[in-house]
Amino acid sequence: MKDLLSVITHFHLPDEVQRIVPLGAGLINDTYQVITMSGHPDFVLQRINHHVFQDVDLLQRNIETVTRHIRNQLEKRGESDIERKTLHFWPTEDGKTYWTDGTAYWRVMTFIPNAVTREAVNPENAKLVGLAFGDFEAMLADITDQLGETIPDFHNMEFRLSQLHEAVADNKAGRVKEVSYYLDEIERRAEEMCKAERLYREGKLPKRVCHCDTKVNNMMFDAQTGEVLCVIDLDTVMPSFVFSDYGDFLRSAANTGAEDDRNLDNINFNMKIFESFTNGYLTSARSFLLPVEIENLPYAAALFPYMQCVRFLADYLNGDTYYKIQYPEHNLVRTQAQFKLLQSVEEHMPEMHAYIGRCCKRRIINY
Ligand code: GN1
Ligand code: MG
Repeated sequence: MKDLLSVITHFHLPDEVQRIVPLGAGLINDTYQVITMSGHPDFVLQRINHHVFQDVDLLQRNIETVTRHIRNQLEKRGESDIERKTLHFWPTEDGKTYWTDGTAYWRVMTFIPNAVTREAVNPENAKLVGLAFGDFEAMLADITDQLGETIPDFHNMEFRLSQLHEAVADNKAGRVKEVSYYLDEIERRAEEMCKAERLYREGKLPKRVCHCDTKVNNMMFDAQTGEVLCVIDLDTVMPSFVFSDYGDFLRSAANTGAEDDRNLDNINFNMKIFESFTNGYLTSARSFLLPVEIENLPYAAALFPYMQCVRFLADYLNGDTYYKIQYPEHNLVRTQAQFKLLQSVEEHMPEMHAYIGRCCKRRIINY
């Protein structure tokens, strides 16, 4: 607490700090609420995990570009309440939006008042969330070449598989034998799951500015009206395939169980959430989506549980060095849960294609 109070002195803030308390439950960064003397506005202090985001300067430049562009777009549209609809980062003495003592990296943003986050969606509000993530991509569709990859190859399936293969070869934690079932199941699907990288190499699939961590808890809702205010947690905003945002959202939101559910019977793919989210997403993203992107959305719904299964399993084999864990076999439990979700998604493939086809008939040509 004393250390945090001294960190905050490096930022130019318009108010005095009263105390600093933990906020949120991300797996990567450490986040705190900075409570001010006057109460308005409060701030959010974050320690950036620079083992994950190794180029913090690039990371913050990306975020500044993105928030500036969103602000401009909202102004052009004549939106009101813009302060609550985009993030605002505070400068340090040298004008940067982060401070480091050489060992840790910190940043401060305005705490959005009268707003809440949600941990789950329902079939009614999933459409709003789909609209918001589609709109986020649409607002940023013209600045793809201005952003760098904050985590190189973050959602590159070929790369994630090569990391798993390395983890198997190294067998650092001596756990390879016990996971052979999952390794086989992963290999069986590997070629199909690397389809996006192939389409990209063939020049058929573009990269867009994507959020790349589209969980519902990365969105702020107005506490009174329930309206979506803005998308937060912009660390992974970078050029990627649209499959990232679409698929990763459904991976968490359409799972009827938890990401690390020990009871696999709890886990299924919820088609009502799928339909509602897809409807919203297609509505706001149709201004830029190509047919190849639309027709592969069901593939994206399978790709992300698959990719997360590969990532959790690789971390388990490496001895749990990436994701925070709460108990020794946590990453294995997560792997099993993601694999169960993948199986459920696979069962719903024909229905997903049919639903998207119907949406397109109504609204989008050329599918
Ligand atoms: C990490 O920290 P959090 O929960 O927002 C991870 C995501 C994973 C997710 C799995 C930078 O996100 O890619 O999907 O955990 N973020 C990074 O829960 O690796
Ligand atoms: Mg988050």
